Amino acid sequence: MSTEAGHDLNGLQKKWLDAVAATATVDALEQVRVDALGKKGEISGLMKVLGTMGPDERKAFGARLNVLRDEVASAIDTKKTGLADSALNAKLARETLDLTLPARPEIEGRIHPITQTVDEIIAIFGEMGFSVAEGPDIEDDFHNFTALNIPADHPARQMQDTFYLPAKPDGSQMVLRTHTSPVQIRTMLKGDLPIRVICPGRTYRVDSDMTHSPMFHQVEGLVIDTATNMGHLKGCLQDFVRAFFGIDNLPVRFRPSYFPFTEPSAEVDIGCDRSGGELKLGAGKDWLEILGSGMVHPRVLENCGIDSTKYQGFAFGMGIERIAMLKYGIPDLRTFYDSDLRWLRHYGFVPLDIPTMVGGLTR
Ligand code: 2U9
Repeated sequence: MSTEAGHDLNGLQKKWLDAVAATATVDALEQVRVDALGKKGEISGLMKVLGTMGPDERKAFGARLNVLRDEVASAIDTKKTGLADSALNAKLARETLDLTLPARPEIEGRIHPITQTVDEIIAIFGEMGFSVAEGPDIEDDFHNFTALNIPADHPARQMQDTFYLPAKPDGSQMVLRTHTSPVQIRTMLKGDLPIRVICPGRTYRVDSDMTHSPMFHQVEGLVIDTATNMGHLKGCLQDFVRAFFGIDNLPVRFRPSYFPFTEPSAEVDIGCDRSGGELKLGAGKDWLEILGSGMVHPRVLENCGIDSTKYQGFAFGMGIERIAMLKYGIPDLRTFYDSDLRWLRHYGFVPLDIPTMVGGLTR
């Protein structure tokens, strides 16, 4: 027996290294660490003996004890890594998923009609060379109103139309954006010209009845270039509505209108027939409003640092719920937000039905 100051340190080292080797779990290993190296552990206990020794003996014994402590600590570290690796490998093996298995129809999810409609709109405008831009739902007065040439006394700014957040110390109030137009303002302020973007997203207005929801979705679009004119606006929107509703010869009419941010402005109607009591798109002598549009007001361009003598463009906006209801025959606006699984199973879309121009957008 090798004794050092009456203690068998070699035996002790073997005992704790064997104990470390014998552990099979992280918890058991931690217990070994506490028993050997913890505050009240056996090896830590020996450190106290040092105080009772003379200087020479303390030096030799202390050095040997440090080696013992470091060996055991390093064995614990190595073992810990090994146990963590095997625990992870066991977990990965246990949780293996066979991704080639077919989906189980009874738990198959559905794409919400809003998501589907936005995807379709993006696919159509994407083919025309538009990109998608997004921005914050909470906006300041400048991006939501002022930059858009909406005057301080405009009714849209009234408390009863716009959701205002509590005032900041400087008295200013943020708003829940009332349209996605601030996203186009942000795009123009970046200064990369020409611009061809669509901006889908949530919008908020103080309005709640059968046909209005305080939160609804819009897609707006913006094209800015040196020679963009009303003919481009008409061609682009006519192509869009015909592609969206899947009706090649869908009649389209541009009717003069007014918006503060566009001049001239036009609302876009599509041909329909209401004579049979139900609405039929594409034929008959009636018209249905579907979009708002116009040439961007020069003041809006200037507000965003764009030279209105060199650049001009057009913009448009539409309500997603409204065109989704028309395309998919959804009768009640409020059902969009009910999270009713039976409704979703009926009006929702299967996930892999990805809309493309060639694949067709209509069911
Ligand atoms: C900038 C410049 C002009 C966006 C436009 C409309 C016309 C429009 C409504 C349709 C139904 C909103 O959801 S709705 O109530 N929108 O009629 N929106 S032009 O004009 C812009 C936007 C941004 C910088």
